[in-house]
Amino acid sequence: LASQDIILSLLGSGEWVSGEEMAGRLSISRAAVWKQIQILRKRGYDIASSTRKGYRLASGPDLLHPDRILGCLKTKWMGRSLNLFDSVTSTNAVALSMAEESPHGAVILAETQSEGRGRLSRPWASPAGGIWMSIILKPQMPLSHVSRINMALSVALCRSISAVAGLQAAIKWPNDILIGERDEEGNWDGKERKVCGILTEMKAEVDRLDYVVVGLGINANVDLSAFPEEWNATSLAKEAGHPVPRADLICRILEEAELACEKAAGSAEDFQDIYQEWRSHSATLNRWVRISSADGEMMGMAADLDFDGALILELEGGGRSRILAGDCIHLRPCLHREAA
Ligand code: BT5
Repeated sequence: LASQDIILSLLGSGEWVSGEEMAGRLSISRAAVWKQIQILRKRGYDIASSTRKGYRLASGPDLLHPDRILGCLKTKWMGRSLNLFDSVTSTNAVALSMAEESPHGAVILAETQSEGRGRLSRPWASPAGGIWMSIILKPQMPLSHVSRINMALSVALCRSISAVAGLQAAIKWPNDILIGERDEEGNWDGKERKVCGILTEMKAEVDRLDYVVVGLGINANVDLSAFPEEWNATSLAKEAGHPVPRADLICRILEEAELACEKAAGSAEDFQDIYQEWRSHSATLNRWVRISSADGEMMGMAADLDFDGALILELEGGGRSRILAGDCIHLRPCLHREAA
């Protein structure tokens, strides 16, 4: 490791570190430490100095550092094992390969992914500035409850985006988080854009869940200029008007995810408030939609969302259909069901 990397890792927790301690760790003089600090300042790190206390990293070009995340993380088990990579193919692929020997709640993070993936092997663009994160979960729950995990993570994301970025997030069935505005009647205004996608993969026996890997892809501070317009994508930075602190957002997501996952692994009663919140954040409910699933294409009104995550579609030609998985397109113009 270069001296500057060692200094950054010593300062990573955000606490004061004396010049003497740094000089000792690096086996260089205190004057040489000062020189390295000057170089880091030129690279955009805001490092405070005090003759009595030493040095403290006030802010930096928003690079992720495990010490910085673990320093702010208030969880019992979520994210306590944290692996951060500069670049990987896909954090989900890495997480799946490490899942057997990893603890419940282990997290894989990467600054960039070369083969980020969405559902059905669709590509997921993962440039620098985003949050590309996979969580390994080994919950004690029947296989039939596994959709609760996606619902729990969606709620955790909405809560965290609102707390850290001050933005209203909506959930598009089944696995997208959008940023948008509600109109006077509380309906989403139809101009929402995708800021995050969730990819859940798992290993299970006939009736037993071995592990679940939940991949979260969040366009936090990414440059959107290379994204095709038809993706209808946005970033938190664009919506908020300023870059969001990624480490703070990651901590908040892991804290909210721990709470929500514990409820998901509990009784129906435990899960009730997560379900209600998931349903109330839905940008799909009461909208005209086109669904493509294994059963083909269907058009209709998204009439309800069930406790197990299923979408209840009132079909165009009459009748109802219950859909557990599929792709959903919100039809424009933004048509909502007439208020009953
Ligand atoms: C998803 O798939 O939305 C799930 C994405 C999950 C990504 C995370 S990142 C960490 C972990 N590691 C991985 O390799 N994956 C997970 P889906 O609903 O199939 O949406 C994919 C579609 O979204 C693509 O076909 C594009 O149209 C569009 N897309 C691709 N990259 C995007 C981005 N960064 N932001 C918004 N839309 C994107």
